[in-house]
Amino acid sequence: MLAEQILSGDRRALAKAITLVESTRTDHSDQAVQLLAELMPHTGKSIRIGVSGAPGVGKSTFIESLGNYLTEQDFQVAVLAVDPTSAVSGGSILGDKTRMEALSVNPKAFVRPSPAGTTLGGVTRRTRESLLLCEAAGYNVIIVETVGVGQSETAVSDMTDMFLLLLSPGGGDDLQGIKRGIMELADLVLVNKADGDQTSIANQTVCDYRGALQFMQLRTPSWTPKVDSCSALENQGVDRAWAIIQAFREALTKSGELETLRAQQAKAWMWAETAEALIADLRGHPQVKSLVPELESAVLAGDVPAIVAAQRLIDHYKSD
Ligand SMILES: Nc1nc2c(ncn2[C@@H]2O[C@H](COP(=O)(O)OP(=O)(O)O)[C@@H](O)[C@H]2O)c(=O)[nH]1
Ligand SMILES: [Mg+2]
Repeated sequence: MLAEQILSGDRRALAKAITLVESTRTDHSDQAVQLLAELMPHTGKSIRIGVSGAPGVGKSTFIESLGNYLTEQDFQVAVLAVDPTSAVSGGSILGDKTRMEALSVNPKAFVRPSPAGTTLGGVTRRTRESLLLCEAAGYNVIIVETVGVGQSETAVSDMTDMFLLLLSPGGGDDLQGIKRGIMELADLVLVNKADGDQTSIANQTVCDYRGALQFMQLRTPSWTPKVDSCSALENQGVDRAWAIIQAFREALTKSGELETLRAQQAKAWMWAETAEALIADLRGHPQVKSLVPELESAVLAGDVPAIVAAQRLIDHYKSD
């Protein structure tokens, strides 16, 4: 029933299904698993784009601009936000555009902000399933926004085809709080806010990064990361960014790397899910539960080595 509604493009059904996959209730997760199994044959037809960058760099503004540009060309765009800061600060960063007002009311777009009060792990964990649900609902461009705080970028790049990093004009990546490893994930670096009196600094920043990227190891043989500028606010360069995204998709499709990448991501996901379900089951096990306080304090006090405690927990878990 819900599956059919989603396949017919019913947005309320989609929103409901995402709530289901985000839920921590066991009966909900059983339903979610069932639903995903049913919808699986209808997934995989979108281009999955991750967008990251420091808070305030203009990610939401850029996504809104790109999203509106794409819906004008008859694309169906879904946006999923993985924003641990919005959980912490309630999205109260100055000028925060997380709500994406224009895109939110666009009938060809679906915007889903991350639920407030959830942990980073929780949000990213369920974002992958939400992404599949959006594909089943007919969205052919899926954008996942995440704030650049370290772990979330890796998680997002593990579930998307292409990783976009937004930067501000000027400053080195260290100044912008971008970790070196994150730079290496980027398939496209965009220097945003290339407008007004920041235009020339932005152009200089583009040159700097083009130079820096030459020394970076390629993530995929068929793609060399690109650097460009844009102004999300003035809708400048967003069309160029889209052209690069399409070129990326074409190159990786042709070489077969896109298929391999997605297959590898799915396999890694299977093990991540298995590990997570196992640890939850272990923690809920009555005997393990009763042992935990004592073992934890023994480890805290340094009386028992962690490895010994871990073994004891596992032995109790396996004993029935
Ligand atoms: N001048 C200029 N300001 C921008 C641009 N893009 C975003 N901003 C502003 O930067 C602030 C933060 O934007 P937001 O999209 O919320 O950033 P996010 O935290 O990365 O999602 C807002 O006040 C935007 O209006 C741009 O291209 N040029
Ligand atoms: Mg934002």
